[in-house]
Amino acid sequence: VSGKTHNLESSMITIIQTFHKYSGQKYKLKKAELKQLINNEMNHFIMENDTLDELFADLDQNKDLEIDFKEFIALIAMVTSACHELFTLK
Ligand SMILES: [Ca+2]
Repeated sequence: VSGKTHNLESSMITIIQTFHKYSGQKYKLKKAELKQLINNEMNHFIMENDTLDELFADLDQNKDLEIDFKEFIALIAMVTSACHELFTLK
């Protein structure tokens, strides 16, 4: 890839790299890994740890007890959308 990286594109790459940082080569997150990711990378947005079980169950659409990348970006979409609502509250 040549030329400059745009902000939105680099944000997308950050999402992928962050996922890989916690998933490792299996490209899936176990509950403990999801918890670590949330605590280390997005704790300003999600505070309550007691809702982790509920969140994990919601995200794990195919019920294999792991969060794959497709399931993970649903979380990113959800949090980004909630964040957008905060920014646009008057
Ligand atoms: Ca899953």
